[in-house]
Amino acid sequence: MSIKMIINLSLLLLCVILTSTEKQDGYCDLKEKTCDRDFLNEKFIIYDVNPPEGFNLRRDVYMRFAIMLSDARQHNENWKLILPPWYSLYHWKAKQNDYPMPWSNFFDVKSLKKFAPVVELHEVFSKIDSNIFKIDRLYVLQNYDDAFENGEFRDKWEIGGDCDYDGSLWGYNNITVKKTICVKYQGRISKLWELISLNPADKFVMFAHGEIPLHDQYGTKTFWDCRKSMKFNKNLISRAKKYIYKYFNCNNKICNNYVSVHWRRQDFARSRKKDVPSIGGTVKQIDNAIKNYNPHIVNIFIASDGQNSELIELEKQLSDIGFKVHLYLPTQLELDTFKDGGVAIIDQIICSHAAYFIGTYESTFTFRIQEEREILGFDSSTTFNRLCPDNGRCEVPSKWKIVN
Ligand SMILES: Nc1nc2c(ncn2[C@@H]2O[C@H](COP(=O)(O)OP(=O)(O)O)[C@@H](O)[C@H]2O)c(=O)[nH]1
Ligand SMILES: [Mg+2]
Repeated sequence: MSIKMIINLSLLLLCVILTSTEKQDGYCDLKEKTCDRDFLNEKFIIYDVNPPEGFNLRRDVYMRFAIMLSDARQHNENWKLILPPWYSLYHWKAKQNDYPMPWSNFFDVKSLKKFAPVVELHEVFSKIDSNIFKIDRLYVLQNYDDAFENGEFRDKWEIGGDCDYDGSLWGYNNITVKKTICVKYQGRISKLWELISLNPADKFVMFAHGEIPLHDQYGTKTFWDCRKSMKFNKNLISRAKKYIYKYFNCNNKICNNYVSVHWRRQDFARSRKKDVPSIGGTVKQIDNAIKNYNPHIVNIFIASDGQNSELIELEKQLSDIGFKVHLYLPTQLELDTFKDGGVAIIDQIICSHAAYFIGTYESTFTFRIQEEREILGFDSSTTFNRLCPDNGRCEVPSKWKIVN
């Protein structure tokens, strides 16, 4: 074999390797002819969520669509999920949040792509010829007035009726919708395929109120595989780890010297009084929990959306009985870099590594921490704990244990 042949062969091999990794990541460079052809054959789903919903319910809605699309890929379907940008969330107060943010700000998109065929919206923008992104059909999903017809909840959908799209198309004015259709819907998400199949020529299909369709199956291995793929953006992880190391001198997945609390306030403290405690009640419960779990622990990490005045009072009362209270307070530069969404994730990561966690009842922010702790391998007894109201019933939280 001549040297020239060897070089040619190696180049060919390199090309094959490069093309196959490119395919695996689902990433595609426009200039590549093969990828252009892929794009021509591909079809896309994008969804939006009820505007007032927060970040952590949206993460669960993502999982429903990601699992639906991952299942479809196994049947050789050519559908991809466009990741809807994070835009103008109700709980994000800082001005610097006012533009559509890609998922890569918060998640490791390469990891998401290993589980499901997903693309960022800006990747799609970069591939369409015109400046306008035209959605072929927007299905505005709506709940049925009566979910239990004749006392029975069953999967069903029905086109018709009046509706408005109440979202904002993520603030983009170069997105248009060719046709809007109102659909009453209830039940499993995979039934959306029945709707989609009514118009087989559609390339870009959108669903508004993506929170209405439910998981086909909750808590299965597939559910957890998807959940595990939702790794956070590396900069957020490294910031949280630096904090944990600095204040708790812990470098492990499972730290043994601090307790974490998700103290949800704001709308919860106002309108869910029967589920959440007062400041004094919170102090009493944390103290009791630590006495029962490990009386040697003095460090408490508090994640909260509470007001400064409430947090100062909580910190004071806990300090008075001998605890050391820690909060993650971002610098202005960190807030500008990570935004409200990133800061909340850093809070969640710090809570996830604590020896013992106490959450807020029915908060999806708490649920996502609990899932993270299941993935990290904590004993469930250190995870599924909640703050109770000062008086009255305190339902035991459900334990959603990991399936590997
Ligand atoms: N930084 C931070 N933000 C929080 C905390 N708790 C709630 N938030 C904010 O409030 C929002 C609450 O909405 P959501 O994620 O839907 O959780 P849920 O309403 O508790 O189920 C979060 O997304 C955050 O923006 C917290 O402990 N720390
Ligand atoms: Mg919420």
